[in-house]
Amino acid sequence: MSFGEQTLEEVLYPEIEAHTTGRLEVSDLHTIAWERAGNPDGIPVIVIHGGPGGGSQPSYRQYFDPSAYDIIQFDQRGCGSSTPYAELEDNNTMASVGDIESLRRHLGIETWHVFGGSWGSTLSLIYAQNHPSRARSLILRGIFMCRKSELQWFYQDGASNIFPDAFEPYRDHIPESERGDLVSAYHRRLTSKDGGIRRAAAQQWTRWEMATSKLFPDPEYLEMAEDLDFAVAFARIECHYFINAIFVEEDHILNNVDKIQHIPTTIIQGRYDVVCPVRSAWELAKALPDSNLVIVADSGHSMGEVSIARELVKVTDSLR
Ligand code: STX
Repeated sequence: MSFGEQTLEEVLYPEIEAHTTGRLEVSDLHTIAWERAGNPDGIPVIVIHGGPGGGSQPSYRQYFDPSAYDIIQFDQRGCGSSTPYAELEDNNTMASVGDIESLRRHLGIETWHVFGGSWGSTLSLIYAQNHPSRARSLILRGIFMCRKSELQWFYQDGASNIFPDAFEPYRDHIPESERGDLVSAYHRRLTSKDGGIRRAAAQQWTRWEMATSKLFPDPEYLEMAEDLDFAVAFARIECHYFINAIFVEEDHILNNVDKIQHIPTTIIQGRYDVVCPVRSAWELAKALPDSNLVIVADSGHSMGEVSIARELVKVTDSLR
């Protein structure tokens, strides 16, 4: 057992810029921003970000050999550079699935690898279940199926046992009389007409998630919650999806697992993932007997953890 022999920089490919960017109008209300990097004639891969509401980051390109891959990223409705900013109307799971297909057609791509972690794994799975012939493979991390038990664990009572210090300010932002259902209490504030109330709630909501996403707290990661432009979209969109149980029935992903049995699937999961505990990855892997589950012994939730990154790159390299 060893920690920290390699740095993230040593494990990932070098930083690269997008060579093409664009915007796609996906509804009367929403326009999504997309970017393309790497080899335009390479193997297409669609990168599906987390949250929902997290936006795609330049570092996500570094999980792919840029000479081999045509790397496609986009910001889901209401976040990153997509507009309108932090908009909840007409923003739901099936709309997002449709946006991925719209983007694929817009770019003239027949099939692509689908890469997503956390909420990105949720959306990747539901996308593949709706468009099973379009996914060459699924590369998933930090499995999140957005079931009641998973939301209860992270936002109400579960992760609070492991991070009581970070949980306290998240909980104490809400008056005692409303603490029986923290997601509902946050939803009221995140959708308040008062911008100050929205921002204060967004900051606490986002701090909680950033504080719990890594095995070892990372000051740079914690800083994300202080960027209120990020936090407001992230918290509002997450809370909107979660209070609506992601707009699908409970166990939607497991109930539709037969539709994706033929797709080569790899699951990379941190053993000490407190945001999305390993049990979900385990249950998904059992339901997909041909999938390859890798439980990373020394990691939490984030794709920015060295051992998780190393395993993800191993997968993308093997698929070249
Ligand atoms: N949300 C899990 C998730 O998808 C419950 C997620 N957590 N942090 C992120 O995504 C970012 C990396 C996008 C900030």
